[in-house]
Amino acid sequence: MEDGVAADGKSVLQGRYELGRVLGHGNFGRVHAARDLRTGRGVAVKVVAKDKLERAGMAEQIKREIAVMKMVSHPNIVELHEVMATRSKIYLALELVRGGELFSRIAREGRVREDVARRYFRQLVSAVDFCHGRGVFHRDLKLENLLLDEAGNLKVADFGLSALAGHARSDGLLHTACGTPSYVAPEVLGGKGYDGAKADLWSCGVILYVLLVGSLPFHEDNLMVMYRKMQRGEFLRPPWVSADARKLIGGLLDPNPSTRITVARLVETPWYQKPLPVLPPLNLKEPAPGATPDARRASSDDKLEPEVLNAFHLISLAEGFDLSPLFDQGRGVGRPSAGGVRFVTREAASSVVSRLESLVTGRGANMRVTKSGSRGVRMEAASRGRTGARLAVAAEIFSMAPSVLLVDVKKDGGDTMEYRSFCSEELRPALKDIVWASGEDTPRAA
Ligand code: PIT
Repeated sequence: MEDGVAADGKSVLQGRYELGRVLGHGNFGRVHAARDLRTGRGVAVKVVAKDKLERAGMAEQIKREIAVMKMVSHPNIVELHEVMATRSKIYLALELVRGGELFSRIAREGRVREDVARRYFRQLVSAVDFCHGRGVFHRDLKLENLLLDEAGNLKVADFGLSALAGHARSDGLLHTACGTPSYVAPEVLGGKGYDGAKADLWSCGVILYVLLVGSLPFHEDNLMVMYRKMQRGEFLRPPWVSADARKLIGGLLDPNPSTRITVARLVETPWYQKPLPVLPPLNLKEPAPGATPDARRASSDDKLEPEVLNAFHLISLAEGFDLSPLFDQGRGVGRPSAGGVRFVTREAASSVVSRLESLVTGRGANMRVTKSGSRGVRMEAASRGRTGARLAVAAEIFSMAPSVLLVDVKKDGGDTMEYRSFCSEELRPALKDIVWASGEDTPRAA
């Protein structure tokens, strides 16, 4: 079916999506805000004209973009819901992200505080590392392609120039020079082939620089001049940027890709690790209308928000009143299992999820994420443990009140000893700074 026009003059796509205002322009197409007429849900629709695509020799690229987006479901990556096509156009129905581009925020307000930059940067690294783990290289990471949702979480968009590991030549390197000059690594401009992961990390360095400084590290009309400055590490280092941040930027903007910092090392740096600031005390007033547990539960079915705790759950959380064994078979809101972790946080569910995920990637990849969504994360060891079983850890996220989440971490497989040491040595230290209050973790009496 071709596009129609509704009575009010708005164009309707395939009888399903009512197109609204233009949100932005991606590679090869406009992105519109739209409404799914069946569900009423907001979406973003990217419209790509097939003839333009063919004229530019990019017909294959859109197929790649679609294939890639199906592979990268992550809280910090814009989700692809559906693909539609007519004779002349291709439509991608995407997750609607309402807060605009990070680029606009910086253009409007200038550089951000280091703790704000750290939060964005961690979410960026979590998304980028997730892609790299799946053999996907974005190749056009820049502030214009980083969107913000209403809670201020970052979402990577526009995989229109992305590559898959399988596209490397026999030298194991990618050879197509693409991206945006100011964000592109020098070896991409050099033309002798490049490692997609290392090139993406350079772009992350440029992004971090812009967040902290408010301007690009390299920006010249003459590409040769810019290339030379990149090679020499000639960029301004304003005194207001902390020494730790400067060091990290230096590691990312290393012109030599073989010595450039890797994700595994960068997540260990003091700047990256620094705890997020303590939030002001919570104002425990009546929940807003429409935020009643029932209303929230109903909405959680389609939007998959964290499950809402009821009064019994809340009572069972109070110290000394562990009622959970009475009504749940370990549904995750009683005391945590022996040596486990349960805590309350005021972070958004998506940042809890990215934190759990980056914990796994920071661990030298002997764990991998097997399931991930706004209600929790399940991760599993890549190899079998001491007893021959694979350690598996499941973290469930529950909403206690608007903007207060309970995270309950449980063993979902493997050896208890191994699980305990994972909790005490990896999980607890990594989550320390997002914990607002934590439950006791004494072993449950038999
Ligand atoms: C939004 C809001 C917005 C832009 C986008 C989505 C674009 C998303 C996008 C575009 C792509 C792609 C992946 C995501 O490959 O301002 O909700 O070309």
